[in-house]
Amino acid sequence: MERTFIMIKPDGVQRGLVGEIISRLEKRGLRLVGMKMMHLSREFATKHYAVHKGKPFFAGLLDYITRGPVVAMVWEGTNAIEIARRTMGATNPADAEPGTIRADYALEIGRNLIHGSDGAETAATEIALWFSEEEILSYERSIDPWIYE
Ligand code: DAT
Ligand code: MG
Repeated sequence: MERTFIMIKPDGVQRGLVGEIISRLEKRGLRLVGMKMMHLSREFATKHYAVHKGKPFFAGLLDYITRGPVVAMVWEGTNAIEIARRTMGATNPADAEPGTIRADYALEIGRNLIHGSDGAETAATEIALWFSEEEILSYERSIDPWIYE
């Protein structure tokens, strides 16, 4: 079982897409093991997006991500990191495949609705930054044998 960090960005909350986005991840078969809302400080957002510090879009990215509350989540499942990224679609919604969240609900790279960890190391770092151990739950669902072999 792999874990990934997923965040519904402020545009997703404002546009009433929280339920839709969670529903797509749930229906895929991933298991929600942690969730909370946060309104990010610039300082916290800088930590989350540390790898992008110094890039031309960084200031705009911080403005956007701190503009309203976000929904922070941890999802678990087989290949959860890659599966979530593919369910989200490409970073730029213009390049995202139809049927992905970003293609179906977004138009611009700077309003792309959702964040997902891009690898095992990033996932571990992001989960540790956003959640304490007690905030992540371990449990089984009765349908799991119908999703996991
Ligand atoms: P992703 O969110 O798909 O992991 P990323 O980590 O490369 O993409 O970038 C983080 C966010 O920064 C991305 O969701 C949107 C924004 N961003 C990335 N590249 C950008 C660019 N060239 N212009 C504007 N915003 C950009
Ligand atoms: Mg990224």
